[in-house]
Amino acid sequence: MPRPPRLVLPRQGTRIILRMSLEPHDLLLVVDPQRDFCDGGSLAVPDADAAIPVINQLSQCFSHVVLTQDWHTPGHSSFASTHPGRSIYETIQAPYGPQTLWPDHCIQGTPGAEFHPGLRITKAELILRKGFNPAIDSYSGFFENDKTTPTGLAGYLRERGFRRIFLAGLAYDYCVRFSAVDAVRSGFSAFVIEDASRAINFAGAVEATNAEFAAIGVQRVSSSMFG
Ligand code: VGL
Ligand code: ZN
Repeated sequence: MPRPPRLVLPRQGTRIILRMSLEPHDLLLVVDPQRDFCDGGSLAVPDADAAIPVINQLSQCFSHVVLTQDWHTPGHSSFASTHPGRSIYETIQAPYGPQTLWPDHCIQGTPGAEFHPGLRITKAELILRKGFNPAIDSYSGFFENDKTTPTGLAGYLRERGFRRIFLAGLAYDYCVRFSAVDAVRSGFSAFVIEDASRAINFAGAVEATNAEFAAIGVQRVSSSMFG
């Protein structure tokens, strides 16, 4: 009896480069690539500047790109400075649930709210602003932090026929995470391009993010799979 073919596994250390072929219904969602989240910003995400060229390069591979822009009112309820006696990174109970308090960031019309000067994505078809409701934060590009108030993004993407959403940007463990999870909950497939993203990683948030991605079916991919 002939022996079944042996499964040949790559030697340890061999890298398997998988290619991802993109389709017309694929869209790149670049989350909050703004000055305040980058080096020197008020809520700087470690090594964030290094993600910008990766995002620029990646955007060349996609026919469709949408940006989100964190866009807070002065004195926003997510700012520690709005709650006397509270400190940054503390979690408070907001009417809609737990809310982390942040340094003042991405205030409407300020330089910190602008896109990173190195961002080169002139073809973005929509800039979705979020977090402008003074009483509710919005990590996700799809729903505010009350998890019920929609931003309209799902309707926009659905109406335009997009199916697979590829996410990049800042921060991996907050706005990218919440956007990716809500994309799946809204009926899209979601892929997070890890090396085009950077994390805050406060209190083990990256581990929690990866566990949630695995549980809900958000796939983690690398920019080397494109192009
Ligand atoms: C973000 C905290 C507060 C983000 C926005 O873009 O990940 N994080 N606002
Ligand atoms: Zn914010």
